[in-house]
Amino acid sequence: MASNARSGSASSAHMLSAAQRETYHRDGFVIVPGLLAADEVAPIAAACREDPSIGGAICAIADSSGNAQDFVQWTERSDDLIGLMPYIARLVLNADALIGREVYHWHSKFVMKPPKSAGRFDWHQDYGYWYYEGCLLPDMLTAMIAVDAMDRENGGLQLLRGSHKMGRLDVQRVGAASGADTERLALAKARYELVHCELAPGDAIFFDALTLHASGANPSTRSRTALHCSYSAADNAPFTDSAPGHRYRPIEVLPDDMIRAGRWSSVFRNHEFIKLDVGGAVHGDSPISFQVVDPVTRSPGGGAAPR
Ligand SMILES: O=C(O)CCC(=O)C(=O)O
Repeated sequence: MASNARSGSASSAHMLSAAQRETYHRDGFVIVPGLLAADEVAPIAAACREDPSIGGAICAIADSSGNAQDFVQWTERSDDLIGLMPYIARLVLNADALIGREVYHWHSKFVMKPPKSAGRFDWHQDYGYWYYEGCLLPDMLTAMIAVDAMDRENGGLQLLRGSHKMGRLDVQRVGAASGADTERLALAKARYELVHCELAPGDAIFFDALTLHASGANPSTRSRTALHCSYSAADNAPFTDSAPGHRYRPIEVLPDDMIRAGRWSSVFRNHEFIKLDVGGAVHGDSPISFQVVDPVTRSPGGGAAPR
């Protein structure tokens, strides 16, 4: 078992086995069927279906072809289900075990692909971006939980098995977006196996911040919503202080049963999301930026100042 500086009596009945941790380190990811039970993600799926605008907070960025890819992101804890989810024991303690020491919550997001939507995530490493936010080490990961079933037909996550071993690749402009260095990406695609992630609601994948990944359009009639909870080693907080939401804050681990026990107020009604201005950019005017587009009209609007 990896060393864990976390004090107290936090525990989970859903800890990854030694073989699963070994798979993560060898492949750069591990798929964990049933990390959450279908009934534990059902309230989230229902709330997203009922209000696909997520209380009007939904944002979109342009992919390399200029298509809008919807998402909504947050760093803050709240009493809502999604404001508490990143702190539940089975996510935090497994992240501790995979990183090898105490982690803290970096950020979380919903990534939505509505039926018949064109938006994609171009090939990238998450650490390609987090490097520029001032994290010295790539000791960061994401636990992605399927809210809806995800497969090849509805824009499921794709990964290159073992690609984390390449280390950090440069990020460059790719069409209307940014993504991994295209020359090295082509070599990586020739060398590493392409894995299409097929998940049922509640299944999860933990993936390394250096693992190359992407996702395609959703030409199907089914929605594809995923919850991403990302973590960084506690000793890896940014040396810049440009994003206060990314500062180290110790996690108070929540018991796994808090979802079924209903110890949350609503799914996301009172939750605070990060706001992005349509017409602006994520990561400002830099090679790693993304253009913020309107999730409804699916085009740049507004002319708001870049963030
Ligand atoms: O959920 C997806 O399709 C991938 C999202 C992703 O790669 C990201 O948010 O960095």
